[in-house]
Amino acid sequence: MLRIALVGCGFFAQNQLHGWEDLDGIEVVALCDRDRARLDAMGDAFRIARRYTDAAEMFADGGFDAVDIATTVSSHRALVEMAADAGLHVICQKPFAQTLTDARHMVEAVERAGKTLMVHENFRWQLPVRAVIEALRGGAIGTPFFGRVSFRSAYDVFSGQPYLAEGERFIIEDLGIHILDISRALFGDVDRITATTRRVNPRIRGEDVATMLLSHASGVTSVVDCSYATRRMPETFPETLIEIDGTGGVLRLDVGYRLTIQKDGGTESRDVSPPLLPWAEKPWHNIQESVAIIQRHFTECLRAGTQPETSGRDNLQTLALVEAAYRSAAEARSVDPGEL
Ligand code: NAD
Ligand code: 89Y
Repeated sequence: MLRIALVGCGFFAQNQLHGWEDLDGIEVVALCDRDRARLDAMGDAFRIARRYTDAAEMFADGGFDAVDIATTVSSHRALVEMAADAGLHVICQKPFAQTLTDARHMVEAVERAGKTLMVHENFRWQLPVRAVIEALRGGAIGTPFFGRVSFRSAYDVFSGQPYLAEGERFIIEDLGIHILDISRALFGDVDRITATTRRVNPRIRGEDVATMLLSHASGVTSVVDCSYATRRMPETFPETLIEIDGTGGVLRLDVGYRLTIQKDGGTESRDVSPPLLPWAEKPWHNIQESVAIIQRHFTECLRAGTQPETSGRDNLQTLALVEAAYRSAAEARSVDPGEL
């Protein structure tokens, strides 16, 4: 039995608790939130008796093997370091850290403890996205040379996550981070990035549109474009649309989770929609199912003694891309993420 403690009982955490409930051999034994009302609401809903308003107290009491950190980014470094000191495996929500320096310290702390650290970077684990990754890695269209990974929506994310309207940074840090990570999963690490950003919605502080051009070390050029200001029908939240051109054909993940591969003069198209889990609701079900998938991956890695694909160390590259994108937009030049 793997015993887990979860910190952060806010908007997203219920998905993580449902995901854990569905997995065999897992028990969430303790919950923590600074907000007593949220803590009790979540504790009652998931019948978890051990409850803490102070994470340090929970770590001191112990009795679990891993911690699932579902708080917003400002608390991540302190919580990950406390977990490392307590000798625990860690899953931490994205964005993993506020700065790359923090992120490096966090990765090193868990490595020193000899434990596993996975970032909850779940978009590359979404069933439709995974179908694309597997088709590409399986050589379905030969060697890729161009990609577009696109997320455009006007869905109101601010009602559930009001903090998203308040930060100096918004779409690259919150959502683009996932889309950049998908591009890395498809085409590998990036040598240079050029980005433009702008704010369309006057009621928020940060940027809600970002357009990024990536040169990958593999030779692929990809466009990663994100918008929360795109009022189109159908509203596609939270679908990531993908186009890839390869030496042997083309691949498309289109609206409605339709995967099409054209090669050798033929077209093969299939529905790769994610299932609607009993506790999920549309349109979030795609994200919700990927929580269950990434949690399964984490537990499989612990059992096998292998590193998660989205480990803390791997995520340093995604975070560097986020930082490089902001620097590129601010300085109107292309940036090598390696310089950060
Ligand atoms: P939220 O603000 O609704 O909830 C966070 C909770 O953490 C709050 O209840 C707060 O009281 C608690 N908290 C903060 N610091 C704490 C500390 N030091 N000790 C104990 N409790 C603490 O936030 P949310 O919308 O649930 O988002 C949480 C994280 O999940 C964010 O980083 C967000 O980016 C991420 N998120 C990820 C996805 C995804 O698909 N991966 C989707 C939505 C949100
Ligand atoms: O916080 C974001 C995430 O990680 O996925 C979608 C989201 O909830 C809003 O952009």
